[in-house]
Amino acid sequence: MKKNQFVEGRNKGSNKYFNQFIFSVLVISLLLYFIQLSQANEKLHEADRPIQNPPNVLMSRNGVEMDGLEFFSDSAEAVKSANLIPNAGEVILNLEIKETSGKIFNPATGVFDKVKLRSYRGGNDDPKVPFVAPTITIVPGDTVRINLDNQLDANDPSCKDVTDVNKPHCFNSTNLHSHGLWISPAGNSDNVLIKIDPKVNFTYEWNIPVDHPAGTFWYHPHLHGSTALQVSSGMAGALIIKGDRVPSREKNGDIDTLLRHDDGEAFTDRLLVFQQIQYACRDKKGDIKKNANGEWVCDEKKDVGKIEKYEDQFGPGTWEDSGRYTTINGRVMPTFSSSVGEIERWRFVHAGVRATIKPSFRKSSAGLANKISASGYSSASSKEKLAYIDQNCAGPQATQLSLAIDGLTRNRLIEQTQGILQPGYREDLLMVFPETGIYCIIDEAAVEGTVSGIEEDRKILGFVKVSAGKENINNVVDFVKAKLIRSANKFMLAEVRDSIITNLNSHLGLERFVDHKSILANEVTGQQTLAFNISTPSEGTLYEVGNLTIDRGPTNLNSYAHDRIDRDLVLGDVDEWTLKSFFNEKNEVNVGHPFHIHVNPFQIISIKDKDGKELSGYEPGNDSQYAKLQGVWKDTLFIEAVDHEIIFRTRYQRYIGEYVLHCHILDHEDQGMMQNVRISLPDSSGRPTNAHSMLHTNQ
Ligand SMILES: [Cu+2]
Repeated sequence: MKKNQFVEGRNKGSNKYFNQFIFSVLVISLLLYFIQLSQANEKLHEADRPIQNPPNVLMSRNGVEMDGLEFFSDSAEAVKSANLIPNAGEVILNLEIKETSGKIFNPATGVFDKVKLRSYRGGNDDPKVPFVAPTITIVPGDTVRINLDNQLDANDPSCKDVTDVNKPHCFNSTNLHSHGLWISPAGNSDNVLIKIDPKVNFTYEWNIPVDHPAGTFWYHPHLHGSTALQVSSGMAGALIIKGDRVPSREKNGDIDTLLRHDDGEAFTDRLLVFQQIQYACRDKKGDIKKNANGEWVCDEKKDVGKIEKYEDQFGPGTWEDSGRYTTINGRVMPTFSSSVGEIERWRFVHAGVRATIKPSFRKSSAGLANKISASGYSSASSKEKLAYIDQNCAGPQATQLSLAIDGLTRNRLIEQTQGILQPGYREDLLMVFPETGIYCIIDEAAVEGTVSGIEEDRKILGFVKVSAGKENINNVVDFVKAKLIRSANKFMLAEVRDSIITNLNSHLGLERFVDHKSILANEVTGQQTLAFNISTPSEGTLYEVGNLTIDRGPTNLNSYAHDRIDRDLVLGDVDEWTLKSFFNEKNEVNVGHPFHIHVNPFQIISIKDKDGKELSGYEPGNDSQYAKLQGVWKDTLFIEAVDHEIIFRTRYQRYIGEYVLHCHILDHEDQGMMQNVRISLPDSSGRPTNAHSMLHTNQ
């Protein structure tokens, strides 16, 4: 017994050491395995990495630290109590601007490229995906204080001896624009006429009015001379305003209050920030490194992709030549997960610089159901890539229901199978996938209606992996309509419930959720005209904005000048604008410019092509990019050239001050396609009055 006990005891002791040894070996092997696995995954592609919304900025709300997650639908408890959002208050956040090293997957070569780019850091970012700015989520009535801390290098050769403001310059200086927000453009608010140099910080203060629409907006730098370079580096983020105002007999409400499940929980809120990060690696001579097909490559270990030049890195055709892919939330070709019958709100933000995106969802063939393999796609030639799409993403385009444009709710849900996003545009969709399997997210980049006017290959932007769900779907539109009607029955006030349901039933109408009152003809007090133009005199290309003559030709054309007010407008006026794009015959590739104006949105009245045909109507079969835009409110609108004529109306409400309108091809803006606009108080006879202004006007 004793002996046995001893033997047993000794064995126990050696077993203990042996077990520890085995355990350590196992842990080390597992660690090595995971390291290898992650490296292998990273080498191949990132298609299998599931993707979430971009990170939320770290902020303090009324003194409480939070990362914004509370606002999203995963805070089921808050939502169930019908308390969708917190009370308005003081929001404080810090945005640092830094040079950041990272990696971006390159489908032209199938490997990750090292890059070093300027980026926003918001205290809560994913270090693996640094080139999308964190999301700022706020509510109407908030006072938002953003400390913008520019930590870029003060030694900036591009900022020395600047003689021509319309030549790109001061790449390390910056400022901040809240694109689409209806707030003051002056002082420390949405002011893009100030310059924040390296090693300087400044606190912006956005006072969001209590009647501000809830919706999808975005933020980005807007310093004339460095805007395209900084936005193209990934310096752009979503700016979401959440609302909990239900419609009443007197007032329209927030669409957020309708987009709910039976138990009150909000639909899953997806956010897709599309960016065009146009980095390049350079050889010893400073030229962009290219492969035999002309695609930009970073093919040596020491290569680091950067964005430091306009001459060869921006401009017509450069995006297409580069072979770069539009990123979604900082990633190339990511994979989303959804389930059949799950209605989701997909918020699209075009935060790129100049390439049009036409997103559609196509069911892939069954063979891919278990493995989303983009590696075959990544390593293929561009011809093989097209064949891959034809073969593997051949299903019909899935139904999209468009509910808002540029953050502003439409007067009805629009059924479509393909969207069109021009630089600066946003679109909110209701998506529900009818079948299990993989859907490819395709950029159906046909040449028609695009900014570049250049034939561009269709590309895979990402994937959606759809698993089995609780509900089956026969017809997507009927399914969504029934769900919204159930929501209206449950959550809308009795005084408007019937009209909301009648509108949904008859034409998918959302009239009770539209943010701004329509501008009727008898409200209009004046006219404005605008011409965008590129001219090519012998001394170089000029990017200009001007007016239209009576017979609708361009006149009064000028490139941007800091000290000139181009439009003197009067607070309280309501103008009807007519806009056209022109281009010089020699400049064959330019087919139009996306117009953007700060502060007040506009309502689309009419969009006609060169034959005078109305394009913005609702008739079936209208497949223009302007179809079903009549009456819709926007802040950015592509003005196609070749004699398209756009008419919109806008009110100059509430805010006075100086701000800008410009082309949202950001390298055009940097090179002069921008105007200063001033809204002043009227004098006793209704003319603009600025008692002590030193600036002379152009009108
Ligand atoms: Cu332009």
